[in-house]
Amino acid sequence: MQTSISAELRRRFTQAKRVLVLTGAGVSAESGVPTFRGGGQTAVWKGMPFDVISSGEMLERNLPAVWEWFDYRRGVLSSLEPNPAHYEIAGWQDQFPEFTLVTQNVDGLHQKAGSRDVIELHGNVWRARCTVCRLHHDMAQSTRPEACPSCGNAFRPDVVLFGEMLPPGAFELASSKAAECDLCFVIGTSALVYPAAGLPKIAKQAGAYICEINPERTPLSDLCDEVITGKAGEVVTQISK
Ligand code: BJW
Repeated sequence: MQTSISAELRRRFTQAKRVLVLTGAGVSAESGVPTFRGGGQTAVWKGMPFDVISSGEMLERNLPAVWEWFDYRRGVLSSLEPNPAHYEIAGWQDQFPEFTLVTQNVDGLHQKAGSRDVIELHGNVWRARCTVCRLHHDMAQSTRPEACPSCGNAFRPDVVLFGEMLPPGAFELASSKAAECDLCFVIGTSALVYPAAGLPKIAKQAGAYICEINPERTPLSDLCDEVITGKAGEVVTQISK
């Protein structure tokens, strides 16, 4: 089990031209955001497993229940702050000729730490969108309107629920960046949810060096060139030292 940064990773980090970072819920764990899986816990809301309440099927059946779940989530998130991993990753964006941050997280903490142009594969809880015309509404600034001012239809959380398609163009952009990168970090994701979990495979096929940072092994661990066992906030901050 590797818990420290190898000399090889330090060398590659210094010389990399195109870096891609894929993050998951584990990056926000040290900020106090519950993860979906791992640690023996299964997220449950009012007796419903999260993959039931966070599903496209539930949205069709009971939109008010889905809003109640996301209103609760925003309430929890509103008092939470980015942690050292978010800040360190934000600092990386100016250290390489090309840098891409792809996140599965919907909490907005990367942006709060200063990351720019984040590719959000699964949306963001701080936005709503019209169920029909996709007009966006910023939930951080104001509460959601009863109906879409453009077409009169209902708003929904602007997140990608199970069984739904990713935002148009998001995966295409992420996969093209993965296919061009020379160093790829996979941080704090169980790597169970597709198509996000396919990105490191694309990077590997393109010849990139892949480094996973996670306290637990994942289905991607065997594919990685380096697996560092540890918490994101502790490991990520050591890489450039
Ligand atoms: C730490 C740490 C610390 C702890 N430091 N680390 C191919 C094969 C099989 C199935 C599919 C497939 N392609 C598509 C599918 C279907 C499905 C899917 O993948 N299902 C699998 C689960 C079986 N995918 C979809 O439905 C996607 N849509 C899609 O593909 O559309 C096309 C299509 C439609 C229909 C049929 C077929 C194709 C959409 C996926 C949307 C995911 N949405 C969610 C909910 C968002 C809203 C909400 O927040 O409620 O996104 S699910 C949930 O999982 C959330 C996350 O972004 C996502 C990933 O989770 P993540 O980030 O990996 O977190 P965890 O909790 O799983 O893991 C945390 C990790 O952190 C653990 O490893 C810990 O060890 C670690 N950790 N502390 C570092 N301090």
